[in-house]
Amino acid sequence: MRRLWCVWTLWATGCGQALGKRAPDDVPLRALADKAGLVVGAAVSWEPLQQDPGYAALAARHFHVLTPENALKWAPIEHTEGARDTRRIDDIARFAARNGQSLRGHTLVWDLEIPSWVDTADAHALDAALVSHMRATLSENRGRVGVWDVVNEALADDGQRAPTVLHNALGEPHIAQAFRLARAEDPDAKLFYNDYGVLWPGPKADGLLRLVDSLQAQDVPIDGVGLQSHVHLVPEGRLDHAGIRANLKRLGERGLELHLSEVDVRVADLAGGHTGRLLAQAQAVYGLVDACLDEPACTTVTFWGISDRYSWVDRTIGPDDPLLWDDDLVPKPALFAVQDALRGKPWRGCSDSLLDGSFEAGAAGFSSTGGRASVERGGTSEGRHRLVVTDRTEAWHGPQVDASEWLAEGLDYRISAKVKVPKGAPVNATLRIEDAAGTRYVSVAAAQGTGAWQALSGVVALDLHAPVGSVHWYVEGPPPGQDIELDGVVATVACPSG
Ligand code: 9MR
Repeated sequence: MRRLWCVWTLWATGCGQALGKRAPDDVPLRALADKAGLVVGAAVSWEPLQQDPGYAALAARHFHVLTPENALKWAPIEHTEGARDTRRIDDIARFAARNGQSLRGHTLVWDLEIPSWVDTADAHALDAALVSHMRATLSENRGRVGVWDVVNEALADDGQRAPTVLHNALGEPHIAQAFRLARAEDPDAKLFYNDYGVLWPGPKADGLLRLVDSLQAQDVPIDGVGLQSHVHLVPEGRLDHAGIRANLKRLGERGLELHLSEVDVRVADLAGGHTGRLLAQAQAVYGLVDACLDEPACTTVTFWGISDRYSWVDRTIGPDDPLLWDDDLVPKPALFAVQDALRGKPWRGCSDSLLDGSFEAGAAGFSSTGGRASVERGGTSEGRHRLVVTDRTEAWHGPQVDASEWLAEGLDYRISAKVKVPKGAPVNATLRIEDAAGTRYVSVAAAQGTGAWQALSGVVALDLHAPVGSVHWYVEGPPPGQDIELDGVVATVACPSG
């Protein structure tokens, strides 16, 4: 547990003598975003805002804009016909005002959260009820909602109009009508269409473009598009960052403002260790924020929640950790990735070592696959100590370290070391993987001994299969009886340019 904590918090506090230490970093995200020219937001829920001071403090401190996660939806507001319950949204609006924040209004026209008293089979009654709900909601929130998701999730995965209750009853024109009504009721608010599965290229993103083109051709007042950005990093899954950037660009060329409006990254079923999964999440989040920063039309990144403790994913799909702060409100690597992106810096995962391979503080988890491993003073490649493996009786005997915790599917890793073996001896760095696909050996690097300290570095793209039993990095190769000396082991995520 201690080791896990160490790796988890390594980027926040520094951990171990030789690891890249960083001062605790509690700068509000919105202060960093101000400098970067970006707006940062989060979806908030009424209950934890009332009951969890730690959560409320994060919401108040870090974000420019709050999206009421549910408090502006039709059913929660008008559970009973005509009896509008605005207590929750009013509380959230007061909270935002106290903290100098605005609200992102979510959402006016959506197939889910239609109150049960609305007769959806009667098109006339449905239309009248929807218009009346929109008018009331827009008027109640005029001046405190800066942006409205006027229409939410009207497209199917194939890019055609989804056969929703609203579409079936009210037909194609109801989308344009909703935007016109919203403009008339609140001329100052920006009006957005919001959907999921449209961030990366594909039939649904193409359908979104067609929808936008058609609305613009009819002079419908649409100011922007919310790309929800609920990301699910499954095995084999890597975000298509180039595709995302191209997609943002072509939407931006329509003169639309773009928001990444509901960012979260599910990692629970990614094969690998917990720290590795959080690294994959952090890299994905970095890529999303960076893509938005690089696209002039993309102005806002909103996370769909703050703490893993309250994510909709746990409630709806299953246990996961999709957000920037963990269940205990402790910052996660994904938060530091956002900070790095906002600062215009490379993501720290590409440079901060995931292990302490300096041997200055002892073996730090290193052992050997056979023979005898000991930390010895002097004769080093760097620093004062090195690891030496003696009494080897097999060519595969050598120093090893357990990498199971920080390796995950979907990431590339750079593992570098200094080794010293007799001149001419083969020397290899290898990963031994025991997972659902069996026991496998993956070469990281191979060299011929020079008799002096030499680099043994390589990049591996991992192909793990859950459940993962164990993964070890080890050095092997010289004939039995020859010693292997090891120093300066560094493991980072390998980034494309690095
Ligand atoms: O996070 C929201 C969850 O608490 C609600 O039960 C659910 C139904 O109202 O909606 C969730 O938020 C969704 C958002 O409104 C639209 N895009 C997808 C979000 C996650 O499902």
